[in-house]
Parts: sequence; C-alpha cells; structure tokens
Amino acid sequence: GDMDGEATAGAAVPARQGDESSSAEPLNRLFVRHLMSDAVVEPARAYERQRFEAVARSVRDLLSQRWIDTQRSYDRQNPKRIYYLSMEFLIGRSLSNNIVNMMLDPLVARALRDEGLDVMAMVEQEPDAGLGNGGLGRLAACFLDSMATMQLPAMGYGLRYEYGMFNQSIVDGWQRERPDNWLRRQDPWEISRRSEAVEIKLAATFEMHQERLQVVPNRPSVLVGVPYDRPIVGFGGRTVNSLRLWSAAAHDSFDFQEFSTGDFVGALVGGISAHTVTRVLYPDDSTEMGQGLRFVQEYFLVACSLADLVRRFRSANDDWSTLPDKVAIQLNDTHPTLAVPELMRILLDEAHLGWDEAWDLTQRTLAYTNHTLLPEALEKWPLHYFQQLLPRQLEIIYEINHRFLSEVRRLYPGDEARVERVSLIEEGAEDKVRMANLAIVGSHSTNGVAAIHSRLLRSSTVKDLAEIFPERFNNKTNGVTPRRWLTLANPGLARTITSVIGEGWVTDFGQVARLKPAADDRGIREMVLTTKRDAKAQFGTWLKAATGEVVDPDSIFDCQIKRIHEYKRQMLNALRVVILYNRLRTGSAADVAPRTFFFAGKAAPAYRLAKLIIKFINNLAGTIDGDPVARGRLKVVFLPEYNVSLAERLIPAADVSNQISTAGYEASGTSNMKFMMNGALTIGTRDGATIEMAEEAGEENFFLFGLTAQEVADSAGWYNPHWHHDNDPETRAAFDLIAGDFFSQNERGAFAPLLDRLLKDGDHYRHLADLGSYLEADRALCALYADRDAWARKAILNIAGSGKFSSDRTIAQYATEIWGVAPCPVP
Ligand code: HBZ
Repeated sequence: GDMDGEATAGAAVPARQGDESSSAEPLNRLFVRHLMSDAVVEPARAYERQRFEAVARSVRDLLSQRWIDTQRSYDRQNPKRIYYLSMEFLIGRSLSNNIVNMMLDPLVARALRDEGLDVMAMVEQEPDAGLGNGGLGRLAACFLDSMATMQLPAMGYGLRYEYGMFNQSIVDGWQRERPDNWLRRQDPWEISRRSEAVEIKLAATFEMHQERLQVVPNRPSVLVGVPYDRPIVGFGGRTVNSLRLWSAAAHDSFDFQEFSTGDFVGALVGGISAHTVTRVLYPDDSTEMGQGLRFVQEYFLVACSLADLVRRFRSANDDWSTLPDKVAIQLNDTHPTLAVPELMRILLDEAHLGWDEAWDLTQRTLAYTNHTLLPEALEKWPLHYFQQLLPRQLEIIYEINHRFLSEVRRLYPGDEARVERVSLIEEGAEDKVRMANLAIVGSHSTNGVAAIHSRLLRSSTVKDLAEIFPERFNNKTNGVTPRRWLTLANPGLARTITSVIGEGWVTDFGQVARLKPAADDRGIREMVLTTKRDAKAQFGTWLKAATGEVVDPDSIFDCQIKRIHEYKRQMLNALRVVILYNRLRTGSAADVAPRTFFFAGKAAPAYRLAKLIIKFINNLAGTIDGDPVARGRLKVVFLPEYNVSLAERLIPAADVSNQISTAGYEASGTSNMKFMMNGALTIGTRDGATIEMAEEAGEENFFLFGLTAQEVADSAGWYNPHWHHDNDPETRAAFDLIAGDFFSQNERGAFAPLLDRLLKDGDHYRHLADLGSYLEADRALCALYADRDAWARKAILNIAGSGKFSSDRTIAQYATEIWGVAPCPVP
C-alpha cells in the first residue's frame, strides 16, 4: 500500500519515468505481454512466481535502454573507470530496489492495481541474492548503488555462485544448514554474455575429492569464465552500471585425466568438472580457512576480471602508460590480491613492458581495503598452491619481494627482524604468502573502514609497513545506501522525514541534519513515535504469518542481528537477558516496560562455539517462554535465516540497537548505521564506526559503555573473569543457572564449553569486564523509554546525526582521495 504514496522521495533527481504518467499503460501492457509470451499463460491464471517474473521483466524493459545508453556513453567518453573487485556481493532482492531507484513506484502500484495484483506477494517471490557472508559483501552492494547514483563510471566484478550463503533453520535449537539454490528458477535480472567469455590458464589440472582439492601437477589446463551482467540502477534511473559475475565452465582442452583413461561419463559428471569452481560461496567469515578450491576461486575472479578490463582498456587506448589514468581497481579485502602478480604478468609477458614500468603501473592502478584486524582472518596461502597452479605468478612475487626487501635493508640496515616481519613470505613448517603484505606493497592505497580501525591498522597490525609507506595509509569510514535502507525498507519514516525537510535527503543525506530542530517539535515527535509503532506492528504481523511467533508491538524491540562470532559478543547480550530474567524470578526487578529481545545471525558451519551460542539463545528463549513470571514482560526471539530481506523488515521496527563488540575488534559495523537512520537508539561499546556515530549524534544521545580499545589492549595483566564471577552476585547467579542446567534440563552439561570459555583468562573478548557497565547503560535506556517524549527527542537527534553514514559520502571520498575519478553523466 506504500507504493502509491505521493511522498516517495524522488525529486532530488528529477523524475525520468515517474512524471510521464502516460507510461503507466506500457508497464501494464508489458506485464501482460510477458505473461503471455514468456510464460504462455493467461494473466488471470498465472502463478505468483510467473507474475513476479513478468513484472521483473517489464521493469527490466524499462531500464534496458538506459543500461545500453550508459555503457555506450562510457565507451564514447572513455573516462577513467572504477572496477570494484569482490568475492562477495550481498545484494538481496532487486525488484523492489529497481522500482524505487527507477522511481516507478506510483506506476507499478497503479498497473498492479489495474491487474488486481498483490505487490507484496509478488515481491516475496524473489529469492535473496545472498552472494556474501555479512558486512563485507553488503558493503560492496551499497557501494554499487552509490556509484551508480553518483553517475560514476563503475563496474563490480564478482563470482556467480550457484549456491550462495546457506539457508539456516533451527532444529531443537541447533543451526541447520541447507544449500541455497537461488538460481533454481531463471533469474530475470542476469544477462549471460558468452561472446565475452575469457580463458584462464592454470599450470595444473585439479580435481575435487571429498571436498578437498587435489592437484594433478604438470598438466596445464584452461578454464572458461562466462560473464553474467546484472543492472545496477542509480537513483533517478539515469545511470545504469553493471555488476559482472563470472561463471566457470570447462574448456574443451581442460585436461580431464578421466578422458584419457577412458572414463568419458565420469569426467563429465564427477567431482572434477571445471564448473565446480563457482559452485558455492565459502560461508566462513573472519575465521581461518585454507581451502584449495577457495584459492582457485580467488584466482579465477582476478584472472577473468583483469582479462576483461584490460581488453576494454586496449580497445580504447594504445598506450599502456595511460593505464592508471583510465583504470582504478579497488580490492575488497585481500581476497582479490592475486591481482598484483596477475597484472604484473600481463604487463610483462603480454604487453612486454620492462619491470620498472610494469611495477609503477600496477601500483598506481591498484588500491586495497582492509576489513579486519583479527590475525586469524588475515589470509596466508601455502606456497605449494602457487608452485603447482601459478608458478609464473609465484616467480613474480619472489621478484617483488626481493626488490622490496633490498629497499627495506637499505632503509633499516641490520634490522633483519623487521625484514622478516614485512616479508611477503612467511617462513615456517609450511611457507606461506602473506596476502595483506602483498596488497600493501603492490598498491598505492591501503584503507581501513572506520577511524579507530584505520588507526589500529597503522599502529599495530601492519605497523612496520605503515612506517615504510606512511602516505599509502588512509581511512574511509563505511556507509550504507539510504535508498534501500530508508526509502525502500521504511517508507513510513521516509515520508515523515520528507514531510519535514523535503525529499533532497535521498541523494544528499547530509540534509537530515535539518531534522535537528524537529526534536523540539511536539507534533513531529508524535509523528516519529507513531511511525515506529506502525513499523513494529507491521513486523509483528509478518512474523506471525511467517513463523507463528507472537510479539507485543508495545514492548521494547531490542535487537542484535549479525554473524555469530565470539568477538561480537552475543553471549554478553545473552548474559544480560539471563540476569534480567533472574531479577523477575527473584522478584527484584524494577517495574519497567515489557521487552522483546531479537537475535538473528548465522554461524560458520565449522565454528562450534558459535553454533553453541545459537543453541543457548534458543534454549533461553524456550525457558523464558515457558515461565509464567516472564509472560508479558520479557521475551526472547531467535529469528532464523537472517538475510538482507529480514534486515529490511526488522531494522525499521527496532527501538534498540546492540553494537557490543569488544572494543578494537569490530572494524566498522554497518548495521549500526542502518539502525541509527531508522530511529533506533544504540547501546554499544566504543568500537568501529559506532564511535563516530556517537560523535555525530552527541554522546548524550547514545548509550556507550565498557572498556576502550586501549583498556582492552592493556587488560592482559589484570583481566580475571573469576573475580567478576566471585564478586558480582548477579553474574554468579547467572552462571549458576546455566551451569545447573536451568536452560538445558534435558541436555545436561550442554553449555559447559561456553561457561569454560567465558571464565578463562584466555577469553580475549573480555565479556565479564563489560557486563556490569552494560547493565547500567541498559537501566538508563529503560528509564528513558518510560518517558516517550524524551525518547522521541533522542531518536530524532539520532536520525539527524546519521547524515555522515550514507555510502554516497564514503564513495565521494574514495572517488576523490583514492581513485581520482569524476562523475560521467549519461546524456
Ligand atoms: O566488514 C566486516 C567487518 O567485520 C565489519 O566490521 C565491517 O563493517 C564490514 C565492512 O567493512 N567483515 C566481513 O564481513 N568479513 C567477511 O565477511 C569475510 C568473508 C570471508 C573471509 C573473511 C571475512 O574469508
């Protein structure tokens, strides 16, 4: 019902399609024609899925001319282009986003009404494109939206995984993984371009045996990369960029051993077929992994993308020396770092340039973004993968290292310890290539994703390299797109904001600062509260229909939704809930507003403790649900299958956002920003971008608690979890309940591993040091909630302070400070 609203913010960029009311007819007719000629079905008898496909195809028809125009305009103008290389793009759904960005909302609403169709039901037919793990992948998707909206000549390069992030269900409280077969039905957005396929050479053949990569050495092979393009519509529909995803296919000359041994059928159906390379996304974030297939995936992305962009560069430029004036390549984490030796290989072996020129061009073309300080998440690839599959690239890495280390020895004579620390090769039982070092040495820019993160990166993680190349290091605080995360996800609040400050904020998000005076306006405070209450009721309705779970929209919606990881401290939140619940049980609770605690998130399938945390939260939910003392006062909900679409539903309904990582460990966070712009208040630690959010909104409008990053770093000498356990009665009572199997009556001892970890000095994440101050901040927050007017004031000041956290601002900084790229408007 929101799609025909007048106030759909749009006029910041004058409407192209939206103001031509006559084009309502075509959309209508396009829809019917697609049903008739693609699905060959009578409109009245079409299934919901067929209707979705017909609407999607109709919307694609309306953007296709602009898509072609954009690409042709780039070819004609030959501007410097941005290539964003990422192993992950967490896109979510595209239909509603394309409708919003094309500003087709009123038209689609009218067309669908004329056909008697249910918009929501149709939108629900589209599977999420879940080609990412979490923040890193979603950031890439927000960046694509911003680059298109800002009319930047950009292209995303990624992999077309047949199976994206696994689907999560909860069985007896445990996470269960199922394959995400998102391409089971033809995806209406992708265009395969076989004519632009590329060939990738490896020095060996490989086979998959029981999930392990087995290399057949000295048997060169060729993989084929087939590009599939997806439209990226900028807001206003003027620029339509492409996301190009590579799919691996076998080449006729791919050297299947089985063919030579006569097993013709086995070679085609067995574990060795080349297209297994892009079969599945690795669902491990921030944990160590060293799988051979992942190494091949990373090289495949790099080799396909470089071949493609070099071909495009060569078709418009004859002089290799202009490469950095025409091409900027951003590496999303170290995953595409093989771009360093691969680009060198192309410049040396194919362009026949000398080393010095090739090296200069490579460095000036590449830039690297770091997303983590966790040592176990820094990629290091065993040398033998290189030796067997990419010997020429290894030779190049050795030469880079040789020259680099000579320079280091010249700068720091006699400091062999430093040489060892900065070397691209880590020597040990198994020699490895340090991918972060390679990315830093081989590029002109290394950036972190929030101020504190960039500072720590410089001062500790890669300190030695930062001393050698200080000018390369910079910060680009993350952002999120207000189109998907406000206009689309929360049309009610978008309308409210527009009614106060006009619609310019959609593409110039700094304008939300103009909401500040509204905090003093009683009428607007009322409006913001009503909008939130509506969003909560709407979420409750959806939840009941989808899961049968009933929640009270008048309770405080308190949320923590993100990947499950020890450093993100879902267990700190769970301990808080145990203590609040125990206060109810023992009759010591103050009379406060009823609360609903929402948790959601996936655990890496091999991360046992993270899976046990999910089990604990589910048992906690079950126990509390069964206890009459908690009824109407406290409820815990674990929402299964957290993905982009669920975030779009829950975030608008949130009152409280939990951002409680151990200070110094969360690089930035991005859901923290989404909550803030949707009017939730944050209870959080001084970590990642949350620090900058509090600065923008004013600390008095934030609920910050806990150790600072510096205090965490200095805590090794004093942190003693037993002290907290022994001296804080509420902490001890919580542990006693858990250890006494209060939440695991029929699963004795189930949570012992969790308690063990929390009580060890080796709990790097310092849970118990922050529990007391978390509960204090929580008390203040509840007290504020009781004063609805004061709450609304702070909510408005948070929205007004969120202007910095649009990905448009982030991208503007990348464009001027790293890429040197200007907008290239399409005539
Ligand atoms: O990147 C996240 C950070 O944890 C978060 O703080 C930040 O806001 C976000 C965007 O900058 N990192 C990830 O999401 N990392 C991964 O998903 C990941 C995936 C595969 C890996 C390693 C990490 O091999």
